[in-house]
Amino acid sequence: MSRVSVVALLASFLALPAAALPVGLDTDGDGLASLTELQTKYPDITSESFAKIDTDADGFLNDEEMVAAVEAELLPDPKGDE
Ligand SMILES: [Ca+2]
Ligand SMILES: [Ca+2]
Repeated sequence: MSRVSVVALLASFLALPAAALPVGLDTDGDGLASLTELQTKYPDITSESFAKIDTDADGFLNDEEMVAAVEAELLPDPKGDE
């Protein structure tokens, strides 16, 4: 592997968000999870619990809010073993 391709590989790896939304959650691909999207994966989520997770109240969950919600145990860890 040439030096250039190693650098390119590293660059593409580092460009990935540190904490991405769980695979399959963001169905419209806008990088944010709406209540509807969240409910397709977690049917137990209500609009009240969504509002708690959506700390900036824009109606969508970004990566940061998802991570905080998992840490606060408002959401099950998507990477955790069932
Ligand atoms: Ca979305
Ligand atoms: Ca939000």
